[in-house]
Formats: sequence, C-alpha cells, structure tokens
Amino acid sequence: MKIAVAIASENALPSAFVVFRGIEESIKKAAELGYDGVELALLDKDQVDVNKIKELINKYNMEIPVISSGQVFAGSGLWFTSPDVEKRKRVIEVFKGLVDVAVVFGAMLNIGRVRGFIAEGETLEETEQRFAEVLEEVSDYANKKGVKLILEPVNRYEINFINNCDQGVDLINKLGISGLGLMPDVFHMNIEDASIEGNLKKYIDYIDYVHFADSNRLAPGWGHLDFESIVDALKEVNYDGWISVEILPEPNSDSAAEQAIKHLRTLIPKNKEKAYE
Ligand code: LER
Ligand code: MN
Repeated sequence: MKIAVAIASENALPSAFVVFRGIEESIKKAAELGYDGVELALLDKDQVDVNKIKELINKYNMEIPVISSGQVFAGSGLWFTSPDVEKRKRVIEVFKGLVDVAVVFGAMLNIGRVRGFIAEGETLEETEQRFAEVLEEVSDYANKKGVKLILEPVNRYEINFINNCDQGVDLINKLGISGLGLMPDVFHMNIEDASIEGNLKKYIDYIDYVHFADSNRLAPGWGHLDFESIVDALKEVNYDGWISVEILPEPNSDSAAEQAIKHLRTLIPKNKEKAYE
C-alpha cells in the first residue's frame, strides 16, 4: 500500500478537503514528510500546468494516483444528476478535461459529491437514469484514454444519493459501466456503513482507492477510528492500492499532514527504494 495526501491549488475554496494548498510547495512538502504521492483536487483542467507538475513529481519521486473532483461540485456548482441539461453538458466537458489531465499522470478520476442529488420531486430511478447517461458519456471518453473512474459513497449530510458502499456496489453492478470502480472513504463509512472493516473486505474486488480521515475529519489518530484494525482488514484481503489522506488542515496544514503520515507509517511502512532523499 502507498500513501498520498490531498492537495489543491492556492486559491481552492475552503470546501476542498485538502491539507495543502499551492501545488508546487505541496508536492515538495508531501515528499519531505514521506508521502508516496499527492491526490490533486481540481476545479478544471485549466487550473494546472501539467508539464510543470510532471517535472515536480519526477524531481521529488512522487506519483499522482488520483485527480479528485469535489471542487467541480462545490466550486462550479455542477453535478451529473442536475435537472438542467446545460449544466449536465458542462459537467461532461469539465470531466473530459480532467480525464485529459489524469491521463498524463496515469491517474484515476474520482466521482464524489459531483454525482449530484436526487432532486426534489424526483425518484431514485429518474436520478439513476440521469446519472447513467452522463456517466456513460464520461466513461466512454475515459475508457478510450485508459483512465479509470472511481465512485465514492458520501454521507447523507453532504449528498442524498449513494451514501454507503452497499449502494455504490449495487449501482456499479446495475449500470454495468465498464471500468467503474469503488472508492470508499472511511470518514463516510463511519457514518453510513454497518461495518468499515466488514465492507472493505466484502467489496475488495470493487475497490481501487481509499480515502482516510478520522471520525472528525482530522488526521488519523486524532479521532476515534481504529486505523490499525482498518489497515489490518485491507491487508487481510491483500489490498495493494493507495490510501489517500483527505483531512481538514487543522490545527494547521503542516501538523495535520505530519500527524497523518506518522500515524499511518506505523501501520504501512514506506517502501525504502522509493523514498525521496
Ligand atoms: C467529501 O466529503 C469527500 O469525501 C470527497 O472526497 C467527495 O467529493
Ligand atoms: Mn473523500
């Protein structure tokens, strides 16, 4: 398993749940703290100079496993299930742009809150249908470029559609969209899933990436989740992917990022060959 930390550009909104802001400094800091990579939270493709970022991740021997899209939802007010057809067209365009960024880094692309809501007066079936139509167009494009899409269940206080891993897996099976994976976030699982460890093991064949934050969205070790038990569950089913730390920058970015990696390195040692000196 490898460990990443979520970062965003300098001007990212407070609603971006990232530890560091400012892409260049963040990559350097994450490398120095001993992370293996960074997850890039983007609003849209024009926010970043991919060549510059490529240079930096090579320099610091880092990887970008995932481009995350929460900002498209929180910052641009766009989501897949929007009743407004123009907004659906725009979200498809934005996602195609994010696929173009992801492909440069061999990264996956996440679908979190941006999947959208069950709108007032609409049924779950209507919402799923709209979600499926947008997803199909995005995934056709992503598949052609070799970029994997991953669906993240998010708790009921943030969204009212796909709140737990059971619902995520059911929908993945129902839609039959090729290459769509599951991306559990233990913060949301703690609120919505019957068992964090149980569902991580049960759905391991669907899982491509995992978000970590403690029960209060602080760094692991500063809330009441049992990360030893969670990591043991992932080890038991031979999970060999990424864990990404998506926590609040509290009490400040540096100490949150340091606490997270220190706590997790006691459970997931660093692969020495890859270490940045
Ligand atoms: C939001 O709570 C979250 O976990 C994000 O990763 C999804 O957009
Ligand atoms: Mn998350």
